[in-house]
Amino acid sequence: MNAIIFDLDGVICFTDHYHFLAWKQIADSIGVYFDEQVNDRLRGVSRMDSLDIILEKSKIEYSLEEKRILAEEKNKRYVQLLNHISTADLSDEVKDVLQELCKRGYKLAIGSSSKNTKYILKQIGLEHYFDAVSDGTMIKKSKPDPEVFLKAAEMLQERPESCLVVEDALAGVEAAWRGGFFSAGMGEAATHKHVTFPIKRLSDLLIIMKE
Ligand code: B16
Ligand code: MG
Repeated sequence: MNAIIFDLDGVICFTDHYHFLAWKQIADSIGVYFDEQVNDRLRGVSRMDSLDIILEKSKIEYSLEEKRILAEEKNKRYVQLLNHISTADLSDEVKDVLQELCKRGYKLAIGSSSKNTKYILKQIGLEHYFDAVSDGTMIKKSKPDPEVFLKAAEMLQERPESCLVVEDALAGVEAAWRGGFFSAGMGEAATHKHVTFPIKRLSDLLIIMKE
């Protein structure tokens, strides 16, 4: 393997609680039930697809324009919360693993569904760290479609079979598998039937990826 493509939210940083808080405000404002369990289904899923999942519990049908306004409002609240994150939110484990893999000669990339990827990377001090950043602003189909990872591989000039995708979401492992990538899955993603390497923590990558 030549390269490693990291999912962002849930792997490199942990903004899922901010997604939860922002969606919760939207759901409350329209009287739709929303809890952590529903939030778990939104991992790796694009903003509009996330809204469709939340609205499964709504009695009212929303037009595309109404949905666009709700999604925009959610994003405004989410970005306000992102304003508070900083380099202090990058863990020592993540920093050390990235540095060691870079030292071992692997190309490193991001493959995230988030349209806020660049801003989050800037906030945590990784703006210029990766060889390629493929994100929600560049794709038409979100995970479980492999487009975001195929784009990352293309930017790295690598074939999928030479790349490992690191994910925390079932949709992400599914996308990696459909695209012909190897995958390492953490948390729920470790249980996917097509995950190549179920891992407990990010530093397990240092055991999988040779020196
Ligand atoms: P945004 P990832 C994903 O990031 C999140 O897991 C998911 O919960 C979110 O809906 C999606 O990004 C879109 O985010 O609203 O910022 O464009 O896990 O693919 O890094
Ligand atoms: Mg994720």
